[in-house]
Amino acid sequence: MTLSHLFDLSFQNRAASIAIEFQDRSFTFGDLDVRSNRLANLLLARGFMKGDRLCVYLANCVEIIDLYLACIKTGVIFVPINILYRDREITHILSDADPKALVTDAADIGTTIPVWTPGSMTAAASHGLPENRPVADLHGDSPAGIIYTSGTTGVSKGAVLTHNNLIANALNLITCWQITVADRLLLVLPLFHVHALGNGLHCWLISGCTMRLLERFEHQKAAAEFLNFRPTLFFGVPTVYVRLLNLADATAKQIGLGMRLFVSGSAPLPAQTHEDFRLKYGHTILERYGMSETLMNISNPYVGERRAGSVGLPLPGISVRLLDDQGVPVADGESGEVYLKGPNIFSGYWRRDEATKAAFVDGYFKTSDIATKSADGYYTLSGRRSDLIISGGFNIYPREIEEFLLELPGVIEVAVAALPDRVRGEVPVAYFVGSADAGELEAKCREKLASFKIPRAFHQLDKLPRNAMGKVQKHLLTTVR
Ligand code: MLC
Repeated sequence: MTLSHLFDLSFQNRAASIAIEFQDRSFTFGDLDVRSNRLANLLLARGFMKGDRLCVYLANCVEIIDLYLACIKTGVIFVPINILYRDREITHILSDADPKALVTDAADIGTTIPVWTPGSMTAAASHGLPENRPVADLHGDSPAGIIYTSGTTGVSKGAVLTHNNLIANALNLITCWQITVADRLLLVLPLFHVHALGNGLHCWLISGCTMRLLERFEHQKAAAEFLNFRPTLFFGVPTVYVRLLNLADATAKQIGLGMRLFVSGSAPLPAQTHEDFRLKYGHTILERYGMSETLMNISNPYVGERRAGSVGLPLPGISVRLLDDQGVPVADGESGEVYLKGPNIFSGYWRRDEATKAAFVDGYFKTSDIATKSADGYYTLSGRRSDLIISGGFNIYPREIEEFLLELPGVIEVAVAALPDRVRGEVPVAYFVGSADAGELEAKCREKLASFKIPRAFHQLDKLPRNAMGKVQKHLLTTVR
């Protein structure tokens, strides 16, 4: 069983129904099936074989969906790249994933592999290539995609997700969140991450509901999209919900009337936002917990208490362990590191056996997140073992920014830490020792790093606070203004 078999529920049984609205175009499920069959045949005609990688650097559009579907129909591994990434970050992924080609609209990406635009591929595919689906020798454990996730080592690692991982995740969500063909999904999150890809796209294609896809979430236009499309289902990161709190009360009430379910994830949803949203929209946001490596693990119930501040109960088939530093299970109410096992957990990091080995203990994936469990089984995330920063739902590893800044003249020592931010949740701030000019450091970051990684401020210090072991004490830094 592969993803194509499940998507056939919609491709075949709902071929004539509207599947997607994007900008001023709409396509039926039948259209999507044929478009991706042609692209699949084009990939094969261009020499792609099962297991080859195709990198895709695109903002949300119909073509990114066509490409994903063409990949899963041929066994080509889909590797999306965050559209906010700059040369340095893109170069790393291209060299690590070792793809056969890159599809992008962006000009001047410095690479020796073939670079194709989505438009040229669609045009080439529609000229004489067969509409029938190619035969592919795939099974549930075949890799479907590699999702790059910022690594603690400073460079991102590719999490290999199989067809079965994505199937287990989507079937859980469809069942537990009661997603049906009657839903209308407004998808505003980027398809290069698992929130939109694993949850949004897969639940949509399997349930056969209609989706409106936006190129990106723009808070200024959000009300118009809600009122015009009248969705029943919406997936957001906390920053999106904070933005939606700024809409007029009457607009919020009107949006709320047509909605069935708002889901939040990818970063902690403040309890205050949960409560303010309930009062304003008349809906209790359902918060859940997931990761690129694992897809979704723990979720508040659709029917039952959606507890503010908690991520809820393990999803079906998922085992959770909370362990202390010695690997001993902690009692209810005590903090422990979250370890996970289940059919949703990835198969490993791409070409990094050591990192994969280190990521599993006793068959359980080590998340680095710290949580407590209540006596009635609800999990609450209380921190992280790593110094990961989550800003607007995008993950940032300070080490990557620190290594970049250390390469610049006039920077002797540097530490990047999280500062709380009302809208983004957290933002990175840099503290450095050296003679560099803060404005110049910012300009260099802007040139080379994704916008969400650019430190909000650069503080010059005489020295960094270190403990007896010489480790920088980041919690002491964030009190510096
Ligand atoms: C943000 N920007 C984008 C963009 N999102 N640019 C292009 N495409 C996008 N999708 C840029 C803007 O240009 C701007 O850059 C800056 O980010 C902030 O933009 P903003 O207009 O002020 O946006 P804001 O209202 O703050 O909303 C930001 C946001 C974005 C929520 C839309 O952060 C976002 O899309 N987050 C979702 C991330 C996500 O899907 N994470 C899931 C990871 S999976 P500049 O240069 O002007 O600053 C995962 C697992 C799990 O974690 O459990 O889900």
